[in-house]
Amino acid sequence: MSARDFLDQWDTLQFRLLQCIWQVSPVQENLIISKRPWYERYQTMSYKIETRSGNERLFKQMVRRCNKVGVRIFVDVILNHMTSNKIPAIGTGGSTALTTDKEYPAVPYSKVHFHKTCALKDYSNATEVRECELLSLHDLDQRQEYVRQKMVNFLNSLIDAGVAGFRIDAAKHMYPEDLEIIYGRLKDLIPGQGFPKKSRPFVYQEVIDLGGESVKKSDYNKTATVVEFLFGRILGDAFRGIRQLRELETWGDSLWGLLPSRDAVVMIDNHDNQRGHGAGGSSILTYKTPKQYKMAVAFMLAHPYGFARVMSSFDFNDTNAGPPNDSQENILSPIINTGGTCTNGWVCEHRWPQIYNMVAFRNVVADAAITNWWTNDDDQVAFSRGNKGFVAFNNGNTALRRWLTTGLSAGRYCDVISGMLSGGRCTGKTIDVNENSLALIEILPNDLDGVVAIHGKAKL
Ligand code: AAO
Repeated sequence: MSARDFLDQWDTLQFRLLQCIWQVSPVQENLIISKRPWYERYQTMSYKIETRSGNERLFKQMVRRCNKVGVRIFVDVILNHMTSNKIPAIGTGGSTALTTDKEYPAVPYSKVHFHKTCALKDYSNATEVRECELLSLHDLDQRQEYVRQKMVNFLNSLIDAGVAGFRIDAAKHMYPEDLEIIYGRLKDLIPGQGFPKKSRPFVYQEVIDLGGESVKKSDYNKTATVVEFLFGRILGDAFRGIRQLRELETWGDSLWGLLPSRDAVVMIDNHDNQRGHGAGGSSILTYKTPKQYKMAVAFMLAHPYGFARVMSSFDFNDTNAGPPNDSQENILSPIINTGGTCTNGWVCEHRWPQIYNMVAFRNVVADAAITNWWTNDDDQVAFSRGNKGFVAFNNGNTALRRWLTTGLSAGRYCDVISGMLSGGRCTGKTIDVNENSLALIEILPNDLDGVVAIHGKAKL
């Protein structure tokens, strides 16, 4: 069975949990780079689980604790390459390497396990994309059985630890046939960690393809899902006002050049493009533009297209800076405020009520179709998810104040953006739905949030 078929065998509950992807930074031992930039995590020294985030014992403990409360862990894995040249090269787990000779004794890999050295310069040449060095990072040859098996062993050790799946870093730079062989050798997920028997790991591959690439996203979605980078770029433009929201009536699938929904992992921003790496450029919205960002994330979570991934960041000004750390270079943990948000150098977008309440919305509406699409033919839109939920956006300069069809049954609902249902009352706005399923929806241009959302589980 291919990795992408995993969904068909998950029961509804698991399916819903997977509607939101919680991914951890790479866990494999990485090269220590001075000043500890965030990107050192993408320079692999070995498959030993030991980084600044912790060692193997701590990682396993975290995964177990998360699985117990239904939070599934997906690991960002780097299979394409090891480090670039650096002398001396010392890893976070104490391993050393002779990088100029491509000798990584802690795996072990040596020169024969890599492609010949050449720099990737021309993205229009598919062979160069697959066989030359991305950013001077030594390029492993996954066609070799020895190399594949090292990777399979590493991934299977993570499955043994209880993870639910993987982000395949730089998948575009590896041949899909080789990846398929690797995925085919992965174990089933561990039933002892709460996964149904015979569950397959969920795999999503990083293939940047905004169009016009020699290596295409459609080369990869036969074997596993693919990160759809067009998604965040177009929604970024829409909520930045470069496009109009009314255009989103047909959002999803082929009309927009997007992958089929069930093949696509989607996000508004990721660890690369929130700081100008990767793809998307100035279109990408991040926590630094909070009002528009929350609207775009709410749209992603309210809309049925794709598997949504929510970003959670540390605060940065310097685009190279790593996470907040102390004078010994230990990463500082976030401190949780009384309201549930966080501080100590962390942003924790996933703890913003407007975002986590929309995750709940996504779970409540499940697979209900979009109905009652409405637009003022400009920058105000609204839609229902069957009779389960309703959401409205105002990204324009005029007030939205009108009766709209919600699809919901009559009653009083709590808006889950300005507040939520708590202790039998709404902590934010209330929205009354009448016998005809109509509600008076009001969003003013200078409101703190440009969105309201109600659903069946937030009814008084
Ligand atoms: C660091 C230094 C490098 C140094 C290297 C080795 O910055 O100067 O050479 O160390 O010493 C991360 C950082 C890198 C860092 C690396 C290793 O981002 O800065 O290098 O760790 O420490 C391509 C890949 C994609 C990759 C992306 C960054 O296809 O896989 O570049 N992302 C992943 C990770 C990322 C990580 C790595 C891979 C490496 O998410 O965090 O790097 O493990 C085009 C191509 C894309 C290409 C982009 C960027 O995109 O299509 O495939 O991504 O360019 O080069 C428009 C176009 C769009 C285009 C885009 C950007 O939007 O439409 O197609 O512009 O030009």
